[in-house]
Amino acid sequence: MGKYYFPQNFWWGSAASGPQTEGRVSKDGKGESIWDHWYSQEPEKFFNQIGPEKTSEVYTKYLEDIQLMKETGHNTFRTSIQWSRLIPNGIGEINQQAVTFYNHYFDELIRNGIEPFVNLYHFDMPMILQINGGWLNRETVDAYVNYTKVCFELFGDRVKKWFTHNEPIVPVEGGYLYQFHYPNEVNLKHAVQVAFHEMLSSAKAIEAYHEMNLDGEIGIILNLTPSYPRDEKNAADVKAASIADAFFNRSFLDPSVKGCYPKDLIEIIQDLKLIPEMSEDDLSTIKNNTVDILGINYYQPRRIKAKEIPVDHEKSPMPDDFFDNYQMPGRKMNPYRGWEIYEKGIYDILTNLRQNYNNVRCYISENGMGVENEERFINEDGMIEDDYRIEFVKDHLRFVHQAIQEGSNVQGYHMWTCMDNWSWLNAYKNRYGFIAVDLKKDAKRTIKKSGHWFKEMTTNNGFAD
Ligand code: BGP
Repeated sequence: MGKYYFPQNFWWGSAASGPQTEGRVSKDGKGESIWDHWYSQEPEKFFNQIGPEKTSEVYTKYLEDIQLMKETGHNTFRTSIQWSRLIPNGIGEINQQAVTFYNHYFDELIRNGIEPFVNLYHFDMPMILQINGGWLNRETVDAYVNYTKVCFELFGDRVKKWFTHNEPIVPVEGGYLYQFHYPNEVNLKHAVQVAFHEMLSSAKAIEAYHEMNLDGEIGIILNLTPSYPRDEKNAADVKAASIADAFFNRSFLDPSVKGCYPKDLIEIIQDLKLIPEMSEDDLSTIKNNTVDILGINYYQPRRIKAKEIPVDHEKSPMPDDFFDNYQMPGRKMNPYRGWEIYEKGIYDILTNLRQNYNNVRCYISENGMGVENEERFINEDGMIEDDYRIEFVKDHLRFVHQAIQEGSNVQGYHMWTCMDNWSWLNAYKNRYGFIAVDLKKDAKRTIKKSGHWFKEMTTNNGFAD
């Protein structure tokens, strides 16, 4: 029998984001984000043509939702402020209705013993800034830093855990390489510039926060996808995996935690003649403003083999010119999302951070399993019996526990997500929540079996089996 109990004051909870949960009501003063805009232009791109205007209606239902968080054993919860809600034009006037909403939301969480963790950017560029280039434009960095200062001033007396970005590599991949975010380009030069500006904006927001002496912590949330070579004894596979790791993990992990970019990545970008534009002191800003804490989102590993057919980088270079993805025979899959489930990956990430990143203070900020058509599992009491989700969490927690035994500095575990929410182009296809949301019945909430299990598990601060 195994026993998996966690350190005192471990953070148990879940994560969500503003754009995926809040929804819009008429005259709420919110400006358009790139998602509102994209949906208005090309609704057919979104699963079942469901757009971001309704989502799970947290804007009006947050009081009820916070009670459900309590019932599902949360002591912490992450969401994000929507930049386009707080400052509808990206810069300038503040929307007072947004201030009221976020004040009430955060106060109510605190009153109920749930510490709010607040992220400042979750893929949701205000459209008005995107028109002028979004993260491609240096001025967006200044606008963002100004927005973050407004947030710190308004909410920093109560919010003590801040995050500058969620998964900053994803807008790079989605918007500028693989076409699943607006503006839907394929352009590595732009991708590199966007990544650099996001990173710089993070360092500058950290600098601004520390200057304000608000007695809290600030960090970044990264989706770390460990890169495993097909064959560890094959040097070409190992090299290819290491390049994928440089592009997709170390591109943000190293500057965020160590304050500098990895050498191998710089060399590749230099060879491709794609070094981004920067000002003289940008690199020292990044060097001097590393994170207090790191959030780790973990869903799947990346399996890599050496490139089978060499490509000519001169034409239209892509990260994938340097490696091929590899489908490991016998891998365990989540067929709905098409992602491999590899629980040990979470341990490998934590071990890597312990050994190579000075054991940075961290927590698991997202982990989860999106499943389609969960109504199949509704029992006679109207509850979804999602035993697979319970198994998924336990299987990952065993490895988190092992990492802690070996000295990892991991402080908590957040599930993606609290209640079913809107997942970008996938809209409501795959459901991730501890709590079901019935879109046909006015977004009615019902706790799933996993939510009840989570309450019991977090009350015991772990589990035995
Ligand atoms: C993460 C994002 C979330 C969330 C989650 C699930 O990458 O931070 O916003 O969406 O993945 O993924 P998806 O919604 O693509 O199924």
